[in-house]
Amino acid sequence: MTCRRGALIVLEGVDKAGKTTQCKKLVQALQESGRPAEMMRFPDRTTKIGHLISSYLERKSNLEDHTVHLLFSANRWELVPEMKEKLEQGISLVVDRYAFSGVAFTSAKPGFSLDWCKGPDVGLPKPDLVMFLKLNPAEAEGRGEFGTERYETTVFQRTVQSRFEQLMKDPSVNWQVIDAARCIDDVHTDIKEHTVNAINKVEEQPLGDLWK
Ligand code: Z5A
Repeated sequence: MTCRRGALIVLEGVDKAGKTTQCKKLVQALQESGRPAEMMRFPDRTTKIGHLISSYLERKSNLEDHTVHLLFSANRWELVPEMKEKLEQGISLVVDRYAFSGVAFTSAKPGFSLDWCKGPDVGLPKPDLVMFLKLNPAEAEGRGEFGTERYETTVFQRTVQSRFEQLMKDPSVNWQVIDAARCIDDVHTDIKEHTVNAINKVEEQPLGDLWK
C-alpha cells in the first residue's frame, strides 16, 4: 500500500496577523492528534540565500528590488526537494508565508506588476490550502509597534494588504479567509478545522504546480 501524501498548508496575512502563533499551535495540535506535521517558514533565514535576505530585511545591506525578489523566490526553490520529500513521506507541512507574500510585498513597490512578480514562483509546489489571516491595519497596530525591519510601516502594509486582496481573486488557489481579530484559541479552532479537511482530501489529489 502506498503512503498517503501530506498536505501543504500555507498561512498568509499582513504583519502581526498571528501567522507564526497559529502555525506553531497548528503543528502541535496536528501532532497531538497523530497526524505527522512540521512547520516551515519563508524566508528561511538559515540558508546562504536566507542570510542575504535577512541582512537586507534588517537594513544591514541594500539590494536592488528585482534582485531581492528573485532571492526570496530562490529561497523557496532551494527548499523544494526537502518539501516534496516530506510530503511524500506523509508529513503535512505548515508554512508561515510563501510565494503570495513574495508577490504581495514586491508588487507593493512602485513599478512592479503582479504578473512579473509571480513569474519566478510559477511551478512551485502548489499549496492544498492557503489561509489568509485577515486583520485590519488598526487592529494590527493595536498588537504593538512595528519593529525596525524593512517593510514595517503602516503605509506599506496597507498596500501589501490590497495586493493580497488581488491575489485572493484567483480561483486556481484554495484560499480561505480567516478572521484573525478573534482570540488566539478561536482562530486556531477555525484553522484546524480547515486543515484537517484539507489533509483528509489530499489522498485523492496529486501535488499541483502553483500558477501553472
Ligand atoms: N517577505 C517578502 O518581502 N517576500 C517574501 O517572499 C516573503 C516575505 C516570504 C519577513 O517577515 C518579511 O519578509 C515580511 C514579509 C517579507 N515583512 N514584513 N513586514 P517574517 O516572516 O520574518 O516576520 P513577519 O512575517 O513580519 O512576522 P509578523 O507578520 O510580524 O507576525 P505574525 O507571524 O503574523 O504574528 P505573530 O508573531 O504570531 O504575532 C504578533 C503579535 O500578536 C504577538 O505579540 C502575538 O502574541 C500577538 N497575537 C497573535 N495572535 C493574536 C490574537 N489572536 N489576538 C491578540 N494578539 C495576538
